[in-house]
Amino acid sequence: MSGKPSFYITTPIYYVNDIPHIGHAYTTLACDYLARFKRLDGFDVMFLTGTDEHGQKVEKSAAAAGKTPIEFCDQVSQRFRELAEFMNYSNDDFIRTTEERHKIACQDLWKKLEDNGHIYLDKYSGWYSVRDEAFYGEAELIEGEGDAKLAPTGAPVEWVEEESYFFRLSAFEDKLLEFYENLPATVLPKSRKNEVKSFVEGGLRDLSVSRTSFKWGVPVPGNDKHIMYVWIDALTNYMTAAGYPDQNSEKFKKFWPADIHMVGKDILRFHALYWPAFLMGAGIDPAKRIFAHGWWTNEGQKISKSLGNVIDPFEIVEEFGLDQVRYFLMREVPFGNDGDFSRQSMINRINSDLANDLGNLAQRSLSMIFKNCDGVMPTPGSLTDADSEILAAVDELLGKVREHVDVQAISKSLEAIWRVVSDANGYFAGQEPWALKKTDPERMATVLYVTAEIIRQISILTQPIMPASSAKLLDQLKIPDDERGFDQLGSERRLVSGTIMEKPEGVFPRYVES
Ligand code: ME8
Repeated sequence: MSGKPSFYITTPIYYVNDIPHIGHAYTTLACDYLARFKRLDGFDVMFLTGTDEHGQKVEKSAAAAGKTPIEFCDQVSQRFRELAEFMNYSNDDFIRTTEERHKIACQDLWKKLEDNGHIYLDKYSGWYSVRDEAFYGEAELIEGEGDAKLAPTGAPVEWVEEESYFFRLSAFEDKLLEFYENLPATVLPKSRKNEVKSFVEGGLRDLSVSRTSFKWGVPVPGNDKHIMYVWIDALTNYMTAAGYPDQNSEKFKKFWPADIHMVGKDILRFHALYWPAFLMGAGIDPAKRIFAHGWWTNEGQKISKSLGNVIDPFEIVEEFGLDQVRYFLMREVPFGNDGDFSRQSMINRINSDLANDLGNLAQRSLSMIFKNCDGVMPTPGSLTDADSEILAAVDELLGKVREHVDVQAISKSLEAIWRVVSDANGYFAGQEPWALKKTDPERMATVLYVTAEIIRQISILTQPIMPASSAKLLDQLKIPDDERGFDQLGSERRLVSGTIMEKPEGVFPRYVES
């Protein structure tokens, strides 16, 4: 293993009762952005995604589809793998909770909790929602139509009475509150941290962690009448992939505790409360940060199968282009907030930020170099204040972008890059290199060189969000593959004058409604 610092980031593992939609694509995309950024910034990265295949909900969906649970899981899990490839995600592993390595990890964690006295056998009676795979207290329920009781999420609940193992969650109140306070930014955004904190302060009840009424899951060691509660099973995936239960393996020592568990706000409680408590109970360090992002709606409406407005990532990418969709999803909404998907805002972003701002700047400057500088990268003359100013702005950019990325302010990191793109457009327009062609060709060469250098650095910085398009720009600039890391940013490196150029092709077409 290298001596580089490590960075381990995870997505939720997605339920296989549903086919992938824009929400799933969004979470994994955010992780892909952060993972690619960290790799380019010199980290040894592990980026994990996968599928959550056990539990009553999946068992029921399989039966409804007329398949055995494993046939059903194989089929849907494959769709999530295809999505990962299609979206150009750079995940290093794809975990399925039906794998043997995972069963071993779950049973080991269970034994540790039991040995440490945190698990006991009792009887559970209360409300359970299969759709949420969650237990609810009477006071949390809301009324549905015809007096039906519903979970606070609107999901149906059923009364359950059965023998069950319990996890002593109530014993972890103080430890959890300490965990939120002692480490800075364990839970982000801050409003989410306050949400979990007040939930814990309201008092915790022990958690039922096994079920006897279905079979599709990991058996409790020593009592296989019981199947582990699907959330213990699911959360453990993050450690399985890091090599657990072998805590002495290089991999585990390097990557655990994880740096970020990225989740949607719907599953914050499981990640910021149950998971750290399980780990503390087993004597293992919890992840350093849990980030809960917001929720997407479609043209102002909640996305749901019954409303028939589910956005299929495969379809929108076919229509708008992959890097365009990647850019839009990460740029449009401040990361952490809820966001609305609208065709018009997608088209606006594509045409203004990509086609006009970045695309035109690159295409105009590179074609001028090709046509007017004998097809080679020109040698700059002495620099004016305007040249030095715009170069300084791009030279300083990594520091600013990194600050945003360190707190997962993804859209702000892109905004910072595009501010320089916009300043560079102002610079280019102000210098009028097309007019200098006749009056002062040497000065024209300098302006074109400076603009191309800005494009070099911007394209290095946009690789995490638009890997394929950035690569095209870097190819046009003849930047070798091993000179595309963030160590190539700043004033120490510059474009090599005299490099033979080819006729550039536009990278960001305008979207025209047909
Ligand atoms: O909860 N907007 O899986 P899941 C934004 N298996 N994000 C959305 C979204 C939307 N409209 N809809 C879904 C599970 N998501 C468990 C997780 S982890 C150990 C187990 C994203 O298939 C968001 O990340 O229901 C959310 O948290 C996740 O999909 C839920 O996926």
